[in-house]
Amino acid sequence: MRKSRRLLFLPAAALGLLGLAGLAGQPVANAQAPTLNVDAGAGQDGNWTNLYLPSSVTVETGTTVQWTIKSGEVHSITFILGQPPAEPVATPSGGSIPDETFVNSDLIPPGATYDVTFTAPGEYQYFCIIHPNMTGTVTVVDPGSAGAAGVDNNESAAARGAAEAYSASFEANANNAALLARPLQVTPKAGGQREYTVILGGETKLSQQNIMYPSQLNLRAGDSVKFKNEVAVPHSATFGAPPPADPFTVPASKAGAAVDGTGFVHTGILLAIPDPTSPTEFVLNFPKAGTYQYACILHPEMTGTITVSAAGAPLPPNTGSGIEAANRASMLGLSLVFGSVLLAMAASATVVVAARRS
Ligand SMILES: [Cu+2]
Repeated sequence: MRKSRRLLFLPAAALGLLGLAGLAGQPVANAQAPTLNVDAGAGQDGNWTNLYLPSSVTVETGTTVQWTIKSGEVHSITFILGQPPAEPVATPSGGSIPDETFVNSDLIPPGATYDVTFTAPGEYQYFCIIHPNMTGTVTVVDPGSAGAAGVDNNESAAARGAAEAYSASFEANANNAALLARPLQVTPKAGGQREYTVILGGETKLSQQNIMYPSQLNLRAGDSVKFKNEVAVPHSATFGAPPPADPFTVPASKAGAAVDGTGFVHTGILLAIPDPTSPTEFVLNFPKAGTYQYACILHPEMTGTITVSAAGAPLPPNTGSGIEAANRASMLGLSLVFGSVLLAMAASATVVVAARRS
């Protein structure tokens, strides 16, 4: 239930995404106010660690902490010091704590930054609104006070962050390896066709795998594919460029719809949560020989290719779930399409929020 409620934050998240994109390149440091850098997220090729790195920092009063999103997965930097507002709106970068009791970047994209200046001693906790295990602490001490000996500089923070990322990468890599090693699930159907299963991603406490397992699949014409999500991170299998709308509202195709390269085919958002109305799997048919590329409507880096041979032709072997470097490069074009859709979505959400406020 908690996960599904969090999804409602996303339109507001898009506002943050748009608003902060313009701030990313501006210099923030000056001689009077030191800036300490903290990363949000780490990883590569869809195998993301969901952590603030380092998770705890100590700064002197007056320091600005700057967070940078370092994974393909989006994150927020959210401080709630008092009563949170009814709507989890984004607040602009550059706020100060404890002068403000609600400071929320909302979901911001890879490379975006968010600044908060700390003006009084204290221990301030923050979290990511979509990753429940992703939490951090900023401890603020006065210069010359007992705690001042533990104040971080960018070198100490980066070293600790790298160590924490390295440690967490074992969990992420182990889950990726386990998913890659899983035997391909194939179910014979009446008439000699087969139904294959593609697993949409993985998740551990501190990581998520935005990866199709397998990302390359070989079928014969007439076979079908069940796209199945076993985790609480929402994903889809989407063929063709989606309409410029909030991706959570793009309707699914009919169950069993044909992927033949002629139109937009979409599983809808699949999600494994204890909510019987939330679909976890969706079957699509592949009646025609060809090569079909697809991606998750929410995660442009999460791509796959399905190669369909003519009915009766010898089936090329499915060689496991490894990601082929060449295949990933060829998907870049599709990723760019999805990226522009994300921007369109952000723009439409801004209009909605503006209308609500007026
Ligand atoms: Cu996804």
